[in-house]
Amino acid sequence: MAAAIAYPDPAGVADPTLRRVAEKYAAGERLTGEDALTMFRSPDLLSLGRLADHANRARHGNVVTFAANQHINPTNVCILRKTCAFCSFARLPKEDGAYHYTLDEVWAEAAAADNGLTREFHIVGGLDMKAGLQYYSDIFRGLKQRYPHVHIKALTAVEIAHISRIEKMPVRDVLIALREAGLDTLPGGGAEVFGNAVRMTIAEKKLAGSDWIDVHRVAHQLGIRTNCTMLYGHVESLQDRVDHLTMLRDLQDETGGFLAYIPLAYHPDHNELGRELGREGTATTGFDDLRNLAVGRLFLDNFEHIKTHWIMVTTQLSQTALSFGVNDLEGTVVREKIYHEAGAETAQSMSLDEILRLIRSAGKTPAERDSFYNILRTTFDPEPAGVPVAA
Ligand code: V47
Repeated sequence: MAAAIAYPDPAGVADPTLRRVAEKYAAGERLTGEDALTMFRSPDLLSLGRLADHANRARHGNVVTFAANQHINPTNVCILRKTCAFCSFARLPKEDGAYHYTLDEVWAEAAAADNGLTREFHIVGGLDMKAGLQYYSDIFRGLKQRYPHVHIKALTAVEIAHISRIEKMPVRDVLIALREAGLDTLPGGGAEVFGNAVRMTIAEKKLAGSDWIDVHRVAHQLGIRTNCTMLYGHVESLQDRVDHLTMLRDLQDETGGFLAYIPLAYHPDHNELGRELGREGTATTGFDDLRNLAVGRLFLDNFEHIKTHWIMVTTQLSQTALSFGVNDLEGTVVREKIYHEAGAETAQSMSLDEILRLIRSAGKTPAERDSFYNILRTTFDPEPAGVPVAA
């Protein structure tokens, strides 16, 4: 915990409605859904950022963490191909571009990107009828055998529910079996926006929001930590966002099992929703990206970590986000597919030197972490030369 730092003076908040939220924040009162709406509506982004930055510094001081991770997507075959309108990644089994890795292909994918730094595999894929408990258990066992030190963060709640359905096993038993095979934590995907009306528009047949929450509750009860996300910037209203965040905050109050919250910016290219909305080529705005991160930090007062996913919002915006409540930068990533299919123009991976440069030139202290946010190192050898550090 960092040393106490002065609260931003509410009197300096230009927007009068946001000023009332700043007063509550300075008084240590929990912010309500109504306050979250006010924060989403306010044009006073800098004041919101100052509040979020205060909340972030109070927890983490000047430190920004990152993980050396590698994404593996074993299959893009998905039974929801025709109904998840926002997704550009999924394919029908016989469609052009469909793939389902054999185990040898998974080992090859892990090895091809291996630079000796990876400490976490982030493994997610489509809802493939051929990707059941045996398939993922074999993948996890094989990876742990080859890379015993690497943490496995794998399978969204939606995939866990899919395995539970095709194997006719309760979610709890699926999670226990996968943990025995090597699963360490669950990523936060598949949450999208929990509200039924939005889900019926963008992901009609996907696991319901309340069922997504239930899978995470069961994981937390088993001691399996998880992440959570919200996919914003499509058809959702500000109230939908607030309701979504409230469900996350409530579960965190109940279990304390979430590690991090990661807002995900919708990419409209090469998917049905982008075409329907006439949005192809139009990503979310930087203003809204920063606002989602800052509101996440302030409203989710029971979350330790707020992560920016540079793949979706660019490295430049992620760097700026470090002054808007964010303490964690999605890591090296390596071979990202899901957003690149949807039009992301960012790189598919980031080197350690680039990560250090981004964090240091924002005036922050970089720290490599493990998947449970334990700090692994803050000095890097060799230190990259010539990194301009903010005053
Ligand atoms: O649930 C799919 C999103 C998510 C698009 O837990 C899209 O550490 C934008 O959850 N535009 C999966 N987003 C990725 C995810 C994630 C990412 C990084 C870190 C962690 C973590 C989790 O990707 C899906 C969906 O919300 N997605 N299509 C699209 N067109």
